[in-house]
Amino acid sequence: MLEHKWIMSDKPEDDPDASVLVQTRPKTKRPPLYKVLLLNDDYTPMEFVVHVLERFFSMTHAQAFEIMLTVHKKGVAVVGVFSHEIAETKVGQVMDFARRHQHPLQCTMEREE
Ligand code: TYC
Repeated sequence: MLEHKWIMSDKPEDDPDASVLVQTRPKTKRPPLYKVLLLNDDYTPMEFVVHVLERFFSMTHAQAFEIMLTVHKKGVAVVGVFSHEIAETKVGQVMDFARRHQHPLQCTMEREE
């Protein structure tokens, strides 16, 4: 989509009708994306984390196991990238599910650069 901007000089000697239509670069800002991060801890069972990744992030068992091991070894991993609203929902679902099962699993979101 093209954006038009009317530029009108405010010098008093200028004819107010002599305004010029200038075409500027289209500035259509895409909404930011958010990384959902899963954090390691010493207590949440590995199988529970694998289940969370299958259930809320639609991963296969093999994918889920691999990401769980990455978090276990490195401390954190990105488990998905979403719009703000979807990322918030995923974080809420994981935190709620972990709390209901009395596991200290932590999930957060971070705006992508
Ligand atoms: N470190 C946990 C354990 O040894 C497993 C684990 C993996 C916990 C990933 C959280 O996000 C996590 N039982």
